[in-house]
Amino acid sequence: AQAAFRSDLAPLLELVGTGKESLSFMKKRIRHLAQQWLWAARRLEQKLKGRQGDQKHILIHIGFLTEESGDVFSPRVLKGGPLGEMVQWADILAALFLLGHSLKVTVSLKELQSNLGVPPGRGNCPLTNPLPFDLIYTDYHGLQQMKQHMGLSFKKYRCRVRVIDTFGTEPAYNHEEYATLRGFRTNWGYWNLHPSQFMTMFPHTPDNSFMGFVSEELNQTERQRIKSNKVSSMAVVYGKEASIWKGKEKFLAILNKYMEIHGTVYYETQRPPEVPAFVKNHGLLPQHEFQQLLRKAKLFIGFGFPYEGPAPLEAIANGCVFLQARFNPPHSSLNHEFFRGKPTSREVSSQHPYAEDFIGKPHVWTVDYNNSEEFEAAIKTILRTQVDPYLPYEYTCEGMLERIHAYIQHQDFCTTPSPPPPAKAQSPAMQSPPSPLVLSPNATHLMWSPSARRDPHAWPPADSLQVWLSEGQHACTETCRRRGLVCEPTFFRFLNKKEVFLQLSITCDSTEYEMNHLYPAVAENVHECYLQKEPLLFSCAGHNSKYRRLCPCRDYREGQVALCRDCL
Ligand code: U2F
Repeated sequence: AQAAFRSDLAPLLELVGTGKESLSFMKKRIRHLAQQWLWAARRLEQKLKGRQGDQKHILIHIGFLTEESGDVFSPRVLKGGPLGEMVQWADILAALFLLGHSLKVTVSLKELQSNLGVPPGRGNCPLTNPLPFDLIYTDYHGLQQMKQHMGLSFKKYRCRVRVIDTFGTEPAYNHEEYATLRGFRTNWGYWNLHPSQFMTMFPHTPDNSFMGFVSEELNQTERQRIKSNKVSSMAVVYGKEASIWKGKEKFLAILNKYMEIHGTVYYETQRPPEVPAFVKNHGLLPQHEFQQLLRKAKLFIGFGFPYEGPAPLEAIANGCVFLQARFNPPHSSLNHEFFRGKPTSREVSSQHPYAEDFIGKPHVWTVDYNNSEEFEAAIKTILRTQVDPYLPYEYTCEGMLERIHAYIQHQDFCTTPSPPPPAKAQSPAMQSPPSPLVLSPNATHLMWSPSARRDPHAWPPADSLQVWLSEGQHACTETCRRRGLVCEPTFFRFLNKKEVFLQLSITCDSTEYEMNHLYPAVAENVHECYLQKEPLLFSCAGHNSKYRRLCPCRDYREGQVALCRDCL
């Protein structure tokens, strides 16, 4: 059946269970944003002009909320614990439901088993009936539970799984054999999934799909009202837990010279000792009251933790300037406890790299906090700057609906698009088809030839491909970014070919197929060329000064980096 947009979110609230603080938080959020979601759904419906696609049967299993995985988050909802994950799951539920799919939501192992069709009391056996879901959205905890209870069926059906993974999983950490061999350690296991099956909170690495969440949107009247009600001397400190205030006396003292400081730090009976007396602490607020506070404030200031949460986007959307610390050297799984064991070597250059790179000034100021003068100067300048509320399209309801719709209709990890590249060089008798790539007019990169046949089923459409050669110190992510493009891992298969080196006038004394997440690449000084033997290892992330990498880049829609211009 065709998926039909829904026009009421009340039935979704029925699908989400009760009895946990985390579930109440999510339902409150869905209720509060309902009108905004419905308008957005209507706009997308008009835009798609009936091209809605099929209705899918979807299981949503929120693993981290199950008792079996410890459910450490629910008891902390009202105590300043992380809420970002619940914000995102609430939004995923709303989006999938509005897009017209048929949903089942589970937050316990028992419900998971009964929905999968695992007979009660049975051990780790294959399912007796075919899996009744086209898609399963879960997280790392849920993945583990499914593996434990589906027996061999897990292997068969894992291509239908989508893993909500806040910080992302890079291909080198996902591939079991390679990760083990090369020491890419993780606490989360090696799943050999297609890297795009992992879905992140921010567009960290294009190797994963960007899922995101939404923030409140303002209409023209609200924007006007906010602008006139702003208290230009009011600052709100980012962080619900007292520990983030520890050792920040110096900054707070400087800030206190210019602004009235507010906080939303959880406390039981008394002011937490970390929060100085001159700070007006509201205690942890319900989400919509927190938004109201942001509407009045001029500045939202981060002290380094939590990393990459939703709150800075909400602050910017409500007309605040976000001031945050630059991390030099950047934090990563190699040098920081918080990221240790996470399946990524991404270098986090500030508390919120998305805000830094995708939004920037005048909304976002990223400064060196070790330099008090720079810090103080930033505050003074911010006090003089006027900013408008700003929300990137990809974090609006319409943007999120559009993106998820595109993923559901186009991403298919169960059928392979084309046969993998031959592991050995082709015999001369086998004639390979002409390359669809041609050298650009200024001879800097390769592009899709206008005369090449366009495969109507390929997604993203291959004619948005441009092949660029990286510098040794740059990953493909960076190489594409510098050209105003984004790395597109699905295109690696078009450039993992000997002739592509030739077309770029690269001399290859030898060409080998090997397993390495940096390949295809060339070691220029020794004229050695390398092709990728394992398609699962195609990776936008990663660099090594020894190699210049072949990078597949594509264009993207303004404010919607996940989708190319012709991707809808
Ligand atoms: C991030 O976790 P957090 O959940 O701590 O991220 P935040 O950006 O602080 O905020 C999450 C939500 O909390 C709300 C606010 C945000 O949507 O509207 N809130 C509130 O309801 N009441 C208040 O008084 C203050 C804020 C990240 F999301 C996680 O994935 C990470 O695990 C964590 C650690 O890096 O950081």
